[in-house]
Amino acid sequence: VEASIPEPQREAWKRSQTAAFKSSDEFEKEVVRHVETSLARSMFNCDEKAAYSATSLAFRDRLILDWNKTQQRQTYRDSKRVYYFSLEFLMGRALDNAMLNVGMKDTAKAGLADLGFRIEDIIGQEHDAALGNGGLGRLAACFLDSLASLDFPAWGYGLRYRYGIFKQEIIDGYQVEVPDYWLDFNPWEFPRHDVTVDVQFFGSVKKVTNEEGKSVAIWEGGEIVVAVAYDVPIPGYDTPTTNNLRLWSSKASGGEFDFQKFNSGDYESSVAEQQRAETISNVLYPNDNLERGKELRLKQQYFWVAASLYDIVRRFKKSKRAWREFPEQVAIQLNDTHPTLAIVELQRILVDVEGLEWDLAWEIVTGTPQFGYTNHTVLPEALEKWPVGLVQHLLPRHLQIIYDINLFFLQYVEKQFPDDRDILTRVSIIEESQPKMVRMAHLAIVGSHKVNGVAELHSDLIKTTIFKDFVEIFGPDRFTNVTNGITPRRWLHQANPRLSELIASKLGSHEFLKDLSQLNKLELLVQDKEFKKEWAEIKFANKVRLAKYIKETTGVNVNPSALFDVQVKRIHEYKRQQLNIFGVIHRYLTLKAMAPAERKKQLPRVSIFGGKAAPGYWMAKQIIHLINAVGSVVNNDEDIGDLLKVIFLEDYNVSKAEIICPASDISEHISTAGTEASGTSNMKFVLNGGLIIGTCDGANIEITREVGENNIFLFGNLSEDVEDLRHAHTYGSHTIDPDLAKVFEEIQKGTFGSVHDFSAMIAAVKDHGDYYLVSDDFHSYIETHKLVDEAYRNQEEWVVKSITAVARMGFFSSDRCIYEYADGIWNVEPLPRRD
Ligand code: NTF
Repeated sequence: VEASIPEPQREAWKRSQTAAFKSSDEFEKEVVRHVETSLARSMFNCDEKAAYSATSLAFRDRLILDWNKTQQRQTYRDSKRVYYFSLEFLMGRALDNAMLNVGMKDTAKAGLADLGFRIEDIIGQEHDAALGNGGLGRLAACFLDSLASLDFPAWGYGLRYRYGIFKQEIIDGYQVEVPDYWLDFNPWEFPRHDVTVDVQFFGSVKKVTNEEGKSVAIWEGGEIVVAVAYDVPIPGYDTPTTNNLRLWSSKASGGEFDFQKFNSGDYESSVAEQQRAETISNVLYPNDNLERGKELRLKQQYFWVAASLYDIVRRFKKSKRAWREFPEQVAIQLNDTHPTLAIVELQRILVDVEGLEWDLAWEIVTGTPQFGYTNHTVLPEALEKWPVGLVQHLLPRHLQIIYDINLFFLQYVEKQFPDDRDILTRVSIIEESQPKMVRMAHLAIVGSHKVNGVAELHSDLIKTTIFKDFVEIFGPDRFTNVTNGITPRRWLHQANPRLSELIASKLGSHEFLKDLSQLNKLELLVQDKEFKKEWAEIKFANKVRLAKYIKETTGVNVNPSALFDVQVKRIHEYKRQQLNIFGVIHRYLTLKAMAPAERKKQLPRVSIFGGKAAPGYWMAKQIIHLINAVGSVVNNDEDIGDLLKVIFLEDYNVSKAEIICPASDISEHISTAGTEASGTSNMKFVLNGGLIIGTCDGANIEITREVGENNIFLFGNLSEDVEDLRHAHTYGSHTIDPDLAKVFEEIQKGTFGSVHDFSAMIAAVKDHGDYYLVSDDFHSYIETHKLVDEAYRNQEEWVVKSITAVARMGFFSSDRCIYEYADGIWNVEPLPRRD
């Protein structure tokens, strides 16, 4: 039904059009209106939470006006759109970001002060939108910010989980998981109860011959779950462009069947069915770098992909274009293999629903540029595989299509390599194992026109290891690199406002926030005394703020003049928090062994850890326990005092990262070489004036190339040597580093309690082949920390390093990533407002 208002009545609409607030007076009016109407409260019961809600609603109103105009402009100009498919969007808080991006934070600050509130307290009321695990989800969030800020017509598609990543509590040194029910009141979403899609599961496939004598597949029976759209406006920085993040929520379809049950008095089971449908979007799987083929996870994936594609096809069909033009209108980026079923689903829509011939449909599906696939890991345990039986049961028609895609693909390979049977086994989409598995990465490569890794080393590794055969088959051009980046709006301007203002005052404007390469002009100032002093003062103030937070949350006093050494990220053996804590123990033992006079001369340090362990990852939980156990001993040792403190910050998340990143002197990015695809927090720390101690892994290598070897502390074995070292551990004699052996002895003496709990961590190194090369890298790690101490003693020089490094970080803006994707993968252009 056409819902457009006829021409004669449009004048009335234009006269009454809503306008955005422009002054603090107008802002205050909007806040009060929302308190009194949307929240049904008054000045007599408006607490900070209510003030937060009303402020957010005022900004949401404003954003949605820009959103409407952006969408109208994009539809009118009929331009190509990018769709970013991601199961995770780790957005963090929205209010501060919205205020800064529309440039109204000062207005809001004044307005809130007038109404009796401090803006920081109001911002602090917001619950993080934590719909992600770690790097992969945060990258998606940074990309949305850049897409909007650069005026690209782009939508994100994801799931509206009722429960985001769990909240971590530390009880007696152990991690305890608490559900994160974040939707209680979320002012940032617009429910679109009129935008729904029926998604089918289970059932069976029938082949029938239609009137034209063609054999067609009919997928029938099974059950229908309804997807309901919730839209989250994504404001660009300093632009009216406001893009959309569409998150799907699952709901039971209230079909006749339910009513029959209901009417026959079977109320309970009709409600149970509803709950079953709702479980699909209930919970985010809390694994990082690990896949555990659970049926519900596959259901989530199809539910999300089917609803999103239906939405995209619906939009495309409105334009009345021919199907061949689909790839000219639509670019879909697959964030990891999670949305790979989109390739199969599009083929199904074209063949079964639209009646296209297989070959033409497949040409459209694999059209250039249509699907792009980003790989985020080489860890085998993280590569998705689904049992064929499970796919058959849940998505019978899709399994047939996967088999057909595989058949044509293998025929193609066979023609190229007629004498090589092994290659067919290796590259097949179906793994001939017991049980047979669908290899999602293979399907993603076959169906995409570009496959990219997320840092140079990683992109080289996938071409020479896990996807080597595919380079032979499709040629090297299908494989490319887009090194990750971060949004400077959140990770500099918002997290570190004083540093951002200092930089702006020196560069003459805030332009650098849109063109981060301009930071390079700071290098001219590295000898400016006054500037260096202010730079150091800001770092100190940020450390005072973190020290205060540490005191409030852990009760431990830390000295803000000490060197702050930070490792915050998901807990994982490959990220090697165990190496860090063994190093801390080594430092502790060294200090204890010193004569008091000598000890006094040592540089005070605070070792700060944070991060969640996946609930089922037992070893990661032991690592958390050891960190806390070491903390309780060291922090209460009077011989040590301020010389060493060990802190574990509970429930690390995006809003905590905004406090932690600006306060670090040195941060640890110490994964076994070749395991961390990129890392992005490394970039956040350096952009905030902290230096890095790290291995030659992921983006550390490119950070070194940019900032220079003098401004980073690298250590450890190189990725090309890892294989040989592992081999030697297993087949040769494996001796443990003597300093590390002493650390182990101390743990086994019971110095940190629970000997039993920590024995597995020690055994992993001593008895089980030390897969992550903790012992091999220990010596160089310790020696490099000595260099860090030495360098830090010379504060003058340290500040020069810090400024120089920041000045050279321009490359790591996510804006640069988006331009690379737009140019090399999506073939889309920005669509700025033409006034
Ligand atoms: C992560 N991968 C990698 O482990 C990080 O190195 C990288 O920075 C981010 O992706 C973003 O690219 C994953 O989270 C997963 F799940 F894919 F393994």
